[in-house]
Amino acid sequence: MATKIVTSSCSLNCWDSCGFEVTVENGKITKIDGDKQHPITKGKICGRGRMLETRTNSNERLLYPLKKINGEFKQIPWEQALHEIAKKLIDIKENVGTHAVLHSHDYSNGGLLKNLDKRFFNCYGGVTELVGSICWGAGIEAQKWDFGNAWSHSPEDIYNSKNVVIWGRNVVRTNMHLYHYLLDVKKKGTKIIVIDPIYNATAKMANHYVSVKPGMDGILALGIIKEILSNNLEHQEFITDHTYGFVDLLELVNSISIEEIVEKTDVPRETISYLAEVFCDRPTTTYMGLGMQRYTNGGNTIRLIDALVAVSGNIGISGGGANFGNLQVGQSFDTGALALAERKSQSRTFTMMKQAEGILKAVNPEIKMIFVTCGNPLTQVPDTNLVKKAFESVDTLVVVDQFMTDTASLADYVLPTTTVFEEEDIYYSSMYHHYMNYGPKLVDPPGEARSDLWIWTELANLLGFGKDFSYTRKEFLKIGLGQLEEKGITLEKIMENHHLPLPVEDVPWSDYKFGTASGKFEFTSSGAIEKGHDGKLKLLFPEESTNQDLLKEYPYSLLTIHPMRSNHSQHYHIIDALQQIRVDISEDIAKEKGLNDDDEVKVYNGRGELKGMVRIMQKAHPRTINIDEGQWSKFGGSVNLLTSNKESDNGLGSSLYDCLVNIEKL
Ligand SMILES: Nc1nc2c(c(=O)[nH]1)N[C@H]1C(S)=C(S)[C@@H](COP(=O)(O)OP(=O)(O)OC[C@H]3O[C@@H](n4cnc5c(=O)[nH]c(N)nc54)[C@H](O)[C@@H]3O)O[C@H]1N2
Ligand SMILES: Nc1nc2c(c(=O)[nH]1)N[C@H]1C(S)=C(S)[C@@H](COP(=O)(O)OP(=O)(O)OC[C@H]3O[C@@H](n4cnc5c(=O)[nH]c(N)nc54)[C@H](O)[C@@H]3O)O[C@H]1N2
Ligand code: SF4
Ligand SMILES: [Mo]
Repeated sequence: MATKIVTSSCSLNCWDSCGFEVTVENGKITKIDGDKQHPITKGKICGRGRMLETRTNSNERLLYPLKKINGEFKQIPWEQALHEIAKKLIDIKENVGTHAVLHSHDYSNGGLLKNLDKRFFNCYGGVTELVGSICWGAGIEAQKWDFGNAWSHSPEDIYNSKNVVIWGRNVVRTNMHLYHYLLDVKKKGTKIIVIDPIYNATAKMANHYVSVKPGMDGILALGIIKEILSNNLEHQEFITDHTYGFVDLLELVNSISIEEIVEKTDVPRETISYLAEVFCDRPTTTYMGLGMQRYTNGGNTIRLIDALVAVSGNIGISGGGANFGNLQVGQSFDTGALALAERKSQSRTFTMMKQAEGILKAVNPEIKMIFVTCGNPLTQVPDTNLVKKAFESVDTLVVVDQFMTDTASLADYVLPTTTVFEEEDIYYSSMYHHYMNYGPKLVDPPGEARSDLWIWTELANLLGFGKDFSYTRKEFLKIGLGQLEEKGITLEKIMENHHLPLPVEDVPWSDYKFGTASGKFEFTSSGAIEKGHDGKLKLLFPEESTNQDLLKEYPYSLLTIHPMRSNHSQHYHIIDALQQIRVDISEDIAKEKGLNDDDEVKVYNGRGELKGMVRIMQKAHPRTINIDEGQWSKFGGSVNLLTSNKESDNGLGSSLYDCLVNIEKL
């Protein structure tokens, strides 16, 4: 028996981007463990990563190109599939315009070469593209306004913190290596504070848990700033020397009383005072999650938390920081050289949130074809009923995937693609740490599954721009590494070491030279003004959750957080225990509605409904319900049947958790 253990990488979209040790026996992946040599992930991985073995070997894998004929999928040869799709693309280019094609995608695979889908569509002539992000769009834009960029501290810098505030990040579930750091620093006496409407596993290990009303974190941050200022605890030197717009912040602080803040946030006055002390007991680091920016006021929320971190003097210092998503990782690569944006001559954008509305309303040209890669919009994009209507409305839907997902089942052509172990790539998807991992090709794909890159190359040949794809994978990887190669971070070195740190700032902004127009930290953002906003911080409330008319009919807030055992929609079909909707409800709702664990209920609003089994959440914020995201329609349906496609205040993020519902026992 030929058995080998090879170092590789997790490909999943996750905070952690773990190193793997993969066992390969006779041309088959048989086991996945953690790479003990990986400096951050240190041999520990989660079940989602381990189950990439099951995903790779599953007998539900798509093995052949499929074409829908009279409502039924028929297996067709690659040659036919590619020729028919290419012919349609040529027709559209000649008769309508290339931007009648929509490229709908997300980031389900963190491989560097996954950026080549953009190269394909740019060389084709430019298509309708998605901008913004359902995931982290509001917060990233907010940090760009405040700091000029969204940069986080290195994971190891947590050892320099006196206090760690975990603000709306579900660390135990979504960021397991930060959890290991939390356990370690707690033993050394560091205080851990968790702010979250759900008393989750991270809250249980914290020294202090603060329950907050969903969507009201910005108001809470403003309350803490107010308390800091009234006790003269602010870092005057940082404010004077390195910030812009403080007078506007003062005006905002004076526009609301602490009593109103207590009422709006449901956080007691003593807790606000306690948090003011914590932030000024420097260095205090803040790890923000993505949940609390998925509201219509999400951008403003992250900006008010940034402002709190600034006022308390925790910016640019070791052990401090306003950590959200770390763009230093992605910005290290030359994805522009892979994408060749300069090659497009026509283009149009839809926001990721409103892609369905975009499709349905598009004129000059209408959308004729949708190409889906690395995404499953039918489960992951809000307002599923509208998404379904939109994706069914076009002439041709092409989906590239490994499985017959909800989106794939709507398609006219389904093209079967590879998993992480069936192609070579560099993985750099961490939003948290700054290591990239090398993933070699370990096994052949099953059936006729082919890599995304192979598909782009074949189509490019048929469309007359084959030379833009006449590179080997290694050559493309070198193009993507760009200037890193000049800094000694070469492909050869990554292949030898399996993982390498990117040259990033461990403590961003320590030189106090910010990326904003003023070069300072901006309480009032000139970048925002340039984009037509007034740039000031505001008193903004989550629109749907505070809509008094809607509240009469739909009195409960629905959160739709990330599932423990699945990465979005990627594991439900391979784990039997997940194939049932769980409706988590706060204790007061159980009492009010006479509900017990395992009761069957219907959750509904004006957009849709779902049925599931009750699970009562201990100590959750009152009037709060959660249904995990990612569920497939055949197992009950995606929670996005209930969510709204309204964008965040800064236009580039989502409002997935700003959602009112009612619940009924069946
Ligand atoms: N197990 C697992 N891990 C994952 C993923 C997965 O699908 N499954 N996905 C990965 C991806 S792509 C991402 S983006 C990250 C997301 O990682 P996180 O940001 O940790 O995840 P979320 O599920 O978005 O929500 C985080 C927390 O926000 C809280 N929350 C919701 N609303 C509010 C609010 O108004 N205020 C406050 N303070 N808290 C609130 C929720 O209760 C939850 O505890 O996780 C990554 N890791
Ligand atoms: N209600 C609600 N909705 C949410 C969220 C939420 O918290 N609540 N979270 C949002 C967030 S943070 C995110 S990041 C998105 C994630 O949304 P998506 O990225 O769309 O979700 P996934 O289920 O991870 O993956 C989509 C598909 O990509 C396929 N895939 C995997 N690898 C490859 C590959 O190499 N090539 C190709 N062509 N396909 C591949 C998978 O098989 C899967 O079917 O969902 C968002 N949607
Ligand atoms: S899903 Fe995240 S935590 Fe799990 S193995 Fe992959 S990178 Fe690591
Ligand atoms: Mo995400």
